[in-house]
Amino acid sequence: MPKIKSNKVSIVMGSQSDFKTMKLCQKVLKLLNIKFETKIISAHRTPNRLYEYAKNAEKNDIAVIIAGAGGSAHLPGMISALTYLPVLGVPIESKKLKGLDSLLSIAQMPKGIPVGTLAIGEDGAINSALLAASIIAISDNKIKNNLRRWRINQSRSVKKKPK
Ligand code: RP5
Repeated sequence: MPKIKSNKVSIVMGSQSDFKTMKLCQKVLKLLNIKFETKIISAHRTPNRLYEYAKNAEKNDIAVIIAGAGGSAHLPGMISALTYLPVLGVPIESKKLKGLDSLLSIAQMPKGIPVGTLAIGEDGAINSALLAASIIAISDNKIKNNLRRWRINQSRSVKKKPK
């Protein structure tokens, strides 16, 4: 199996208000024993921070980027345009449109710059961590085993009969 340089995940979000959703992503990464960093970067409020971050992500030993954003959610797409790393987008549930705006902004990237888009809100945050783990597991057997154990526990937690 080829050695990879890094298995670190970078979680970014457009605002402090996104953290109540994105902290679930952190929780799953911790359970899987995957290293991560967490940052607030807004594509429209801190464009210079966005540029610096995305241009240096690979150099900073990041393997996968998870970007959560709400509303007109251009953060994941802009990051993806500035790096060759895989970018996973989590549409944050917005107040006015319940996250449909976020989902479409992230999923409907025109051809040329991809963003792997997850479900709106908490499900998406959790699945983004699991998908990042699957990407890392391609070249990291430890993480693959952690993921396997997580799936076994999930299956065990499903009762055979309703109460
Ligand atoms: C986006 O605007 C953020 O990702 C957030 O989901 C949304 C609202 O941000 P706040 O007004 O709560 O800071 O940039």
